[in-house]
Amino acid sequence: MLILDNRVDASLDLKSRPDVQTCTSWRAPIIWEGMFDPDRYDQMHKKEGSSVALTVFAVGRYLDAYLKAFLSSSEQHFMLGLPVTYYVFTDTPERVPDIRLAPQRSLKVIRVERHSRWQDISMMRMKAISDVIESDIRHCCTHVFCFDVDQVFRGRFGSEALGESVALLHAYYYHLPRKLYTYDHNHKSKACMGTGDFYYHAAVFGGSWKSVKALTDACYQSILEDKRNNVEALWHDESHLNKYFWLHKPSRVLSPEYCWDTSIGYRGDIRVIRLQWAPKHYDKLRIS
Ligand code: 2GW
Ligand code: MN
Repeated sequence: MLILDNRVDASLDLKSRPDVQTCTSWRAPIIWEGMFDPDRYDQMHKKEGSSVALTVFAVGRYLDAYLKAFLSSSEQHFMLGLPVTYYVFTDTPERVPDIRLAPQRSLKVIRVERHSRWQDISMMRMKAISDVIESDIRHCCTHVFCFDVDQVFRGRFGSEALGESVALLHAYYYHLPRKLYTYDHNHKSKACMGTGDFYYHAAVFGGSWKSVKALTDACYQSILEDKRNNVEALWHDESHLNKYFWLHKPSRVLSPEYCWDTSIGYRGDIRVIRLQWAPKHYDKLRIS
């Protein structure tokens, strides 16, 4: 599948950039602004009939705090020109804002329970995503992207990001030495790993529906086993995701342009902010 992705990128003339790493050791491209011709990717995906499912969770206070800005900005920037189906998971379907969607774009609401621990809200996304891929997404979409809700689209997040299995470089770690990556190092956890390739951010991941199904199933199984053994990985689902991508290399990697935190300040290599972390109000949001 990596080979197939590579062939497409070669035919669409994906370029390198001298100031950043644009290829992994296993030859997956790392996508940065300036490397691709957006129109050629859009045309190719239209021709191939690509269609994209976007999953996002807005449980408890996160719905009122973030969902509207997330969805309305996504309508401006996410996969324009391709059919998109939003899957909004929430415990309060009646509070989902009424957003006017462009043609070929639709929204489905899925009721989920509200876990009392926030770590469980985050981790249990893996199971819910796997279930909806099985029941719905695999019949109507070729690709799936899974997002945190506490972020806002600011620039094109387009078809150049589509691939067989897609991971995102974490904005805080992409330029740091490996020894500073915050992998889980507890041998009791299934997420435990000594070293790795990159530190990936769980706020965005995706791929073909088959790959995302395999990923969410594997991460959920590891989370369950940790629960049976009474351990929890350092960064919850993100630790399990990092372990998974260490064992199953992504075929495409997104630069931190695809999920940037402006509080990091200016960086010369970030030429465009496509998605931006929304401010957190932990005092209000994390009381439970
Ligand atoms: C999460 C933490 C504390 C209190 C509430 C919640 C919470 C999260 C919630 O009440 N309702 C809810 O819908 N969520 C969903 O889980 C929502 O989609 C949110 O974006 C996502 C992850 O929680 P978040 O964004 O507060 O966590 P971050 O930004 O620190 O996320 C990273 O680490 C997480 C694991 O600790 C995940 O791996 C996440 O994907 C990472 O970006
Ligand atoms: Mn988040």
